[in-house]
Amino acid sequence: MITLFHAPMSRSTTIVTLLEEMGITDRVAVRIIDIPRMDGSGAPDPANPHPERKAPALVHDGHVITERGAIILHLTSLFPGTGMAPAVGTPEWGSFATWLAWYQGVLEPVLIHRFADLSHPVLERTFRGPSEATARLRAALEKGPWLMGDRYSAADLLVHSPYAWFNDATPDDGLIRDWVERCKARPARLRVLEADAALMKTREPA
Ligand SMILES: N[C@@H](CCC(=O)N[C@@H](CS)C(=O)NCC(=O)O)C(=O)O
Repeated sequence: MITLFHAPMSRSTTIVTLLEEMGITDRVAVRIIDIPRMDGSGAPDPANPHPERKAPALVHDGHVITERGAIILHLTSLFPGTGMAPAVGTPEWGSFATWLAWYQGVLEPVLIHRFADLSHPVLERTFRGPSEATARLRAALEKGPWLMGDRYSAADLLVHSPYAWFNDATPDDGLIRDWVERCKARPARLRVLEADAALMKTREPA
């Protein structure tokens, strides 16, 4: 039994999109939860098993899996051959895992530091900064057209996600902007966004 705890229009939207892209919506139950939102609406949901009541959380036979990179690794390993990741144990899988870990451990912190207008030599030394992140994306996309080469994968789905939400954060680089637009245009993403928008309406006061 696998259940995804999803707050519409949040980071868990990435995982609902992954379910669509992998064609496994019948294998994972999706439970809608509330979270506190930046605009002051929402609240921590007692039904949410995430230790900090964040979204997403995936529960698989009582095990709570958090962090999108880990959830993506778990689902793509559990349901191989669904087209969103290389086969586990291949060299390509190592590159795939690198993109997911780099996203969680480097790119998201770098973007958050910039958003919060934070800079410090320790941050720079630990994470580097936006120009190094841009160079890394550009180097992959020069080979492209996707991060892993000729196939769209869950690496593209995760890594493009902050740029899809925050257009201003997208580097002013044609190659990267084109890639973000191609990721944004995926039919699975558009379907999930439409469903999320409908769910958001149901939480608005009448
Ligand atoms: N690093 C986590 C971040 C999860 C996260 O921060 N989720 C936000 C939604 S976009 C949340 O649940 N916020 C509610 C809160 O901070 O209480 C991931 O990528 O899964």
